[in-house]
Amino acid sequence: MKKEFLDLGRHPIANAFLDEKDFENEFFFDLKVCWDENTKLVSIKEFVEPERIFNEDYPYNTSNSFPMIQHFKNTAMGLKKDFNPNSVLEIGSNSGAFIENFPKDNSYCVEPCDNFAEVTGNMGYKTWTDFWTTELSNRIKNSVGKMDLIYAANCICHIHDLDDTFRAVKNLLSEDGVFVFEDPSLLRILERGSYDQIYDEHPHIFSVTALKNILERNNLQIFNIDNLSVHGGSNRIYVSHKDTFPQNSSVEYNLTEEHIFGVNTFQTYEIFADRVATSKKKLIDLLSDLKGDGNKIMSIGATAKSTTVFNYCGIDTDLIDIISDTTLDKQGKFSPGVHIPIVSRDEIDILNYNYVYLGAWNFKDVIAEREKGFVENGGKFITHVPDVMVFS
Ligand code: JHZ
Repeated sequence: MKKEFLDLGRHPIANAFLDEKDFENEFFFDLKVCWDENTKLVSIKEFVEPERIFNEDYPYNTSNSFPMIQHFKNTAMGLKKDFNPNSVLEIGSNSGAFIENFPKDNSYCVEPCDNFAEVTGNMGYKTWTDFWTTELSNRIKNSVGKMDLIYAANCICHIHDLDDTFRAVKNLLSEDGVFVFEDPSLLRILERGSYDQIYDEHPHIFSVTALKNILERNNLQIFNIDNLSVHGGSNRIYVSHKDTFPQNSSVEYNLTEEHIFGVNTFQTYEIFADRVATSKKKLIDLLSDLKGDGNKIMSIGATAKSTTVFNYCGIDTDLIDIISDTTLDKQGKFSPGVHIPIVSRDEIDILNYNYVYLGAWNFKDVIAEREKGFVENGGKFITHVPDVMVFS
């Protein structure tokens, strides 16, 4: 049975940055969150049709966050060393930051957003412009055969039907093949109060506990887990056919850690919901006080996460003047729902601002290093993770 624990109100599509002419027709949905007592999976209650989200206008480009290019390079090197795959498929290949580290003749991409499918296609990788389904995995198998490595980053938690997703993986995975995927960790979100990882693109937030339950009922097995710092704390899950690789101690370690924190108990989610409500109140109070004192506040990173924060807290141009982002396709547009203008970082003089809210708090260190001059000039940062605070 699914039990609701959090109601974040009405939300737009988190990555649907828009022009002024489209304000009137903006799409909104109810963002509520549930916990499934049987599988222990956390999911949003009302899924948004994937075609509304992942289409030719999808703006999130991995390569615009330069630390992620290095992350995917290191990931690719590690997987080559550990598994030496002959054939590789990436599900949700985006700008190709991972696949570009593999040879073009036996590496393949699946990407439903036409704009990005075109990018990897032009790079020379055969790309299926499709959503990941069992039907697609059959087509790929018939066309190029089974895969030794199937990889997906920040993609599997985007897919509604997880049973079909894992059946499709099993169907295409060679006998000794590995399926490796990484997504934000539910445990880290609960620990850090980072409720902003919840939006339309994340219909599920994965615990290892829930993944184990759903993978096992599809005859797949987790044999290793890496805990990563990216995106505020993610898990990289290594999966194989049953009894192919020995399960190492990281699996039990993660399950125990989650159990001790209370991932298997509904009360944990009720406590989280209270923390989210407190965070909202504190952030609104802080920004309102600062604004009331005549400060100028901007945000760095027009993230999907900040769409959740701004819409849940009702933060608009009364509190945040402007957002800067490195992504060309976001610049010149307005943020979903609350319509804060987005510009290139080069277009603004940050020294005209007293405070910077970190929409991309997951890149806090990189941004703080780059904006040293802002701090030296007396500027301060604001974040809501793990608690609402000001720092410099
Ligand atoms: P970032 C997206 O979430 C959506 P978002 C998606 N659902 C997902 O799962 C994660 O990514 C992985 C900009 N930036 O990575 C670039 C600066 O402006 O936190 C990006 O637009 N200056 C697929 O959107 C944004 O911030 C900088 O110095 O929450 C970061 O987005 C840096 C480093 C980034 O993901």
